[in-house]
Amino acid sequence: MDLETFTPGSGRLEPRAALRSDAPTLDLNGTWRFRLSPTANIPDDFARPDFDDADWDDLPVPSHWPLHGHGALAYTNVSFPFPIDPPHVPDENPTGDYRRAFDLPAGWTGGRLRFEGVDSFATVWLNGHELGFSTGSRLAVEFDAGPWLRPGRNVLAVRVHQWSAASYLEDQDMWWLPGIFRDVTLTRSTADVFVHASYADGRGTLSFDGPGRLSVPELGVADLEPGAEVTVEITPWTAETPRLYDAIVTFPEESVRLRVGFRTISIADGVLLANGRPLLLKGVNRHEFHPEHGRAVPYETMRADVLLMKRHNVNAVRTSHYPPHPDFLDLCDELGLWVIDECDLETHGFGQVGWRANPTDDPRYADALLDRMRRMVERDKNHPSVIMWSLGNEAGVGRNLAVMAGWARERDPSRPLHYEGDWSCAHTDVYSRMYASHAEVEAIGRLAEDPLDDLELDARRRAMPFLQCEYAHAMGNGPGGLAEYQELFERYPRLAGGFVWEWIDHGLAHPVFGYAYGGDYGESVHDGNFVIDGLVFPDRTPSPGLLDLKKVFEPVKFEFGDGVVRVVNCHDFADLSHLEFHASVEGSAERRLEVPARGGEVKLPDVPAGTGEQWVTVRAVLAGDQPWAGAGHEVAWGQTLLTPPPSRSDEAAAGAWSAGLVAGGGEIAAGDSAFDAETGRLVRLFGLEVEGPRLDLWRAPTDNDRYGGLEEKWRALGLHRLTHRVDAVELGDALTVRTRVAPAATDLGMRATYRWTFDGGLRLVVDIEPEGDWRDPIPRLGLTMSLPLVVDRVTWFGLGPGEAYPDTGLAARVGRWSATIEELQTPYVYPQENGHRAEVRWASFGAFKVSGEPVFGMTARPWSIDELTAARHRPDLVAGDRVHLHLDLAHQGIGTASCGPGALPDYELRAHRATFSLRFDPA
Ligand code: IPT
Repeated sequence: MDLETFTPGSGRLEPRAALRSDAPTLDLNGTWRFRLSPTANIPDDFARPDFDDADWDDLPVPSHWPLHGHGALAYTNVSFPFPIDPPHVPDENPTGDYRRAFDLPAGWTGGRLRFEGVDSFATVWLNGHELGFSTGSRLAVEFDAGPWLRPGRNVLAVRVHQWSAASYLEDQDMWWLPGIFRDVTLTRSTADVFVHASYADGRGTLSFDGPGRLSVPELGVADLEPGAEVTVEITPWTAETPRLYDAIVTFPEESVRLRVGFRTISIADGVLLANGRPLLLKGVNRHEFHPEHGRAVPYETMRADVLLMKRHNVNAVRTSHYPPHPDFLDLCDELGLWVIDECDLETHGFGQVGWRANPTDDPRYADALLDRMRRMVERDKNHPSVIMWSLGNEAGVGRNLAVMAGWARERDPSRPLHYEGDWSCAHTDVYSRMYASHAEVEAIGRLAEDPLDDLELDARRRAMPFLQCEYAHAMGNGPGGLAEYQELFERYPRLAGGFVWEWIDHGLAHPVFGYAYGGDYGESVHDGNFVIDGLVFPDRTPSPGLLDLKKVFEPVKFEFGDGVVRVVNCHDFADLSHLEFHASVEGSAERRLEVPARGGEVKLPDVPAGTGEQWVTVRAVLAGDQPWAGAGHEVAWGQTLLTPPPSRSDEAAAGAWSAGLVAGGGEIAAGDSAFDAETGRLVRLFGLEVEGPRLDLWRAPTDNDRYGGLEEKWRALGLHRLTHRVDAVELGDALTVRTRVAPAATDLGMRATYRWTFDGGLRLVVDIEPEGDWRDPIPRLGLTMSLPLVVDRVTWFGLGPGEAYPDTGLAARVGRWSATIEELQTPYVYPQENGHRAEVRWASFGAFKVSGEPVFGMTARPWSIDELTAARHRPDLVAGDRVHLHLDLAHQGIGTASCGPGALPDYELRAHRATFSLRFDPA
C-alpha cells in the first residue's frame, strides 16, 4: 500500500448525508480480532477469509488500540511527532490489523460498508477482496460491499496504519490515537437528501434536493417533489427554541427520517443574524474526549456534554478541530446549540518550519483537502444546528483553501464559511481570530482594526462580523478576563461572540498519575500539560472556570435600584415566560417575584432589617422541565446589599483594648495564646500549637503564571525562597514585631511590622512597606500560618462557595458557606494555586475564628505551598498533619496568558505600601 500517496482514497462511494433509514443495517461494532505490528511492511495475507488469527488479541470496535494495551500513547500540540518531510512517513509506523466475521441475514443482497471514523489510513477487504482505502480520520467513508458479499459467513479485514501522507493534515492539538474509533455498519441504505428549510418574515420555506418524495405530516406537507418549494407556518429553530419537525423522505427501496429545523443564517451590515435577529455566540470549543475511551466517545457522554453546556448557559459549539460523531450533531439539533462544524484539517506543525511545504498550499494535496470538505458538508448538511462550515484549524494559508471554499459555496450557499488561519479572510464570510486581547477585540468592534495591505480585502473584511473562534484559554486555574470579553461582545453589534478554549481536560485515566498528560508515557516529543486546558475536568466535573462562564453567559440580567430590580432579558430569541423569579435574604424563605415576559422593573419584597450585613439574592430558575434541565434549575442570579456591615469605627469602639500581654519564660503570653519572646512569632493560639502568621509573597504558579512568563520572573527574584529577619520585638500596650522579608541575592525586600493587641481575642495589624525597585507584579501579599490537623471544616461569611481571584470567581456570591478542608481544594489535574475564597468577612476554624477588617482572602490546605508548587500530578499531594492557612490581602490576577493575554492592568498586584488587619477570637 502506498502510504505516501497524495490521493485521499480509492474504491470509495460518493459521500452522502448521515440519515436514519429503514433499510436493513447490520451493526458491526463489537469484538474484533486484532494484531499490532511496529511497521507497515508486513504481508497482507491476514485479509484472506481462512487466515488463522487464533494467536491475535481481541479488541473492541470502536476504540483506539493504545488505550487497550497496544502500542504507545503520545500527545503533541503543534509539533509533528515525526520528521516534517511530506509526503514521507517514518518506517516505525504502527499498523493494526483487524478481522471480524459476520453472518449475512438470509435474503440479504447488496450493501455498503460504512466506517464513521478510522484513524488514520485504512485499507478494507471483504472476503479477501480489497475494496479500497481511505484517509480522513474523522470523516465517514463507504465502500460498495455488494459484489463480494456472500450468503452466510463473511469475513471483513481492515488494516490501519497510523502514519501516511494524510497525517500531515491531522496535526490537531490532542493525543495521537489510532484505530477504528467510530461505528462500523453494513447498510443497504443508499439514500441521500439535502433538505433546505429556511425562515423569513414569520414563515418557513421547505424544499430538498435528491430523488424521493418528502413529507412533513405535522405541517401537512405530503409527497413534496425534489426542487419544489412550499411555504409553511412554523415555529423557527433557534438554539433557545430548538423546534424540530419530523420529516420522512421515501425512495423506492427505503425511507429515511430526519428532523427539520427552519432557520436562516445571514449577514447584514456586518452583523451575524439568525432568523433576521443578531446572534451572539456564547460558545465553547469541543474536542471529543473521554478519559478512558479517548475519541471513541460513548453516546451517553456526548449527551452529557450537551446537557452540561446547556445548563451552563453555553449556546454554541465549535467542533474543534474535526467533524464530531454524527450523533453529537443530532443532540445539538434536539437540545439546541449553534454549531460551527470544522473540517478535519490542521497542518499546524508546518508553522515551526516557516510554513515551508505546507499542504494547504501544495496542489498535490488539493484533492485530499477538497475530499475532506466534501465529506463533512455532505454528511452534516441537514443539521439545523450547523450554521457555519469551518475549513479547518491552524493550517496556514494557501491555494487549497480556495478550492475547499469554492466548492462549499456552490454546494451550500446557505451557510457562511469560517477559517481563522488566514487573517485576510480571502475565503471566508466572517472575520475570525483567536486569543486577541480585549483591546484588539474592542478596536475590531469599533471597526477600527489595523488595515490589511490589500485594500479590497480590507474593505471586505471590515464588512464582516467578527468572532473569536478561540479565547479565554481555560488551562488550570482560570480563565480570567471573561467578563470583560463578554462586555465587549455585548457592546458592539459587529462582535458575534466567541468560543472559549476548550471544553474538557484531555487527561487520560492513569493508575499512578490519576490523569496523565503529555510526557507521562515517555514520549520523546510532547507538549506536557497543554492538553489539560478545559472547562470541565477529565471526569466532566465542572471547574470553577465553567461556573464563571455560566455567570458571564447568563441570558437574564438584574439591575438593582432602591427597593427594585430591573430584570433584563438578554436572550436572542426567547422571552422570560419559561422562567420563575425568586428573591430571598439569607436565612429567610424565598419569595416569588412576578416578572413580565419581556422583563422590566419589579419591587423587591420588604424584608425585616437584620442586625448584621444582609444581601438580597434574586434568582431566575426554570419554571418547568426543559429537555436539558429540570424545573427549578437556576439560569441566572444577582445580589444587592440590603444592610451594610457595622462600620469599622463602631467595631473598634465596641472592643476596648487592654494590655493583657505578659512576658515570661521565653514567651509573651496573651491568655491561652503566646508568642516566642525572641522572634515575636505566634506559637500558641487559644491553646493550639501554631506556626505564627508571617508575610508571604509566593503562590504555587498557575499555568497562566507559568506559560505567561511570570513564574520565571518571580523565581529570578527569589520570591519562592523569602528570608525573614526580625529586627525588633517590642512589648508595650501592644506587641510590635519589626521584620524585613526578602529573598537572597537582591536588595528588594519588604518591611513588615506586626502589631498585636489582646482583649480576650487577638488583633493583628500588619504594615507592609516595599523597599527597592519592584518592577513586576508579585504573586500574592498575605500571611501564612499552620496549625495542627484539629480543623477539618471551615465555615465562613464572604464569597463562595467556590474559589475566587481578582479576575475570576464571578460565580461566587456573598453568603455563609461551609466546607471541609478537602472540599476547599480545586482538583486541577496539574497542581497549582487554587482554592482561594475571597472577600471573607470571617471564617471559623472550629477552635478559633478569624475576622477581616473588613475582609481577607482565605485558603486552607492540608499541604504547604512548597509541596503544592513541587507537585506534578494530583497523587503527589499527600495530606500532612498540619493545616496550612493563608490569610491574604491580595493576589495577582489570573488572566489567560497560557495562551492569550495576561491579567488586565486592574487585576495586577504590584508591590505597594499596605496595612492589613485581622482579628483572632476563640470559638
Ligand atoms: C491554538 C489551537 O488552535 C488550539 O488547538 C490549541 O492548541 C490552543 O492553541 C492552545 O491550547 S493555536 C495557538 C498557536 C494560539
